[in-house]
Amino acid sequence: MNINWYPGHMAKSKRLMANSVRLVDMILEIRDARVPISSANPDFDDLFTHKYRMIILNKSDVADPTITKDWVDWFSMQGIKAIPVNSLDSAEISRLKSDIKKIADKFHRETIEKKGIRKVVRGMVTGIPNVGKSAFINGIAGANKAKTGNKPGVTRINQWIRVDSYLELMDTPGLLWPKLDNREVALNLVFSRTIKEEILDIEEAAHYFLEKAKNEFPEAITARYGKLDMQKKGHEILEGICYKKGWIKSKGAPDFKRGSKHLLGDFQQGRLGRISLESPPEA
Ligand SMILES: Nc1nc2c(ncn2[C@@H]2O[C@H](COP(=O)(O)OP(=O)(O)OP(=O)(O)O)[C@@H](O)[C@H]2O)c(=O)[nH]1
Ligand SMILES: [Mg+2]
Repeated sequence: MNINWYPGHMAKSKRLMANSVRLVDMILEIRDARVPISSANPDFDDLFTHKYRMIILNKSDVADPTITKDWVDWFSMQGIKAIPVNSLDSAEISRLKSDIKKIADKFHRETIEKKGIRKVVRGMVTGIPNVGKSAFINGIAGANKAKTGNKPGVTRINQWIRVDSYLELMDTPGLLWPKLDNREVALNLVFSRTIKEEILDIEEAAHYFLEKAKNEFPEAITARYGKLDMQKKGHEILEGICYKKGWIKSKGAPDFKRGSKHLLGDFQQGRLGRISLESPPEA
């Protein structure tokens, strides 16, 4: 797949992140709960070796709750702590904040015991674009200190945010990896709005989504667009949706582009319900 998806500023962000890693005690990696593997940046394994690392499965309010639970178990089996959260929900985020503070307390005590000094514990919040890093930090800090927005590329510089007297979190710009050679990952990231839809063919994305939907969550589609034959191919289902909704061009042909945009928007806005696009691999 030959698409231009690694903007120049990301190479710079990666260098800055690599320089800042030594300053932090822990890495809080934010992923999208609907696509926990596609939203993993493979470069992070090298960047964060030897650091305490925790995975936050954010936007869990729009992911399928059963599948999210399976993901938590799947990560746990590999010795990785993964915690689902809706960063926009104050009760959920305050529960997570006390978990994070317990870990921070441990680092705090260790430095007092080992070095005899009181040190501010620092966490770096990382992840690919638009997964909710800044919203997560705002939730934890209890104030809108970091800028957020419903599009990739909102945060452009590293920013320290004070959570309390001995905990600081660093907000970082969303980071992709240089070469995208997996079509399915790209399509998942278009649907989760981590990469801009303009860089892919939106009709191809809609066909892919409907192929998945017809097997895994057909009711979500029929509940929104009406009775459709979900045995058909993805592009035929899209055609059916266009006719049902009246998205027709002047000569009576279905307006596939318009239908695809609606489908994408409906998924992204949660109007199709709680849907996960990835499930853990079978054991
Ligand atoms: N439904 C839902 N939306 C969320 C959640 N967390 C963040 N959002 C929304 O997702 C969008 C992106 O949030 P940001 O915090 O700006 O994402 P980011 O990872 O900092 O993005 P960049 O700075 O562009 O890399 C915003 O519209 C948020 O309101 C969540 O847990 N659930
Ligand atoms: Mg941000």
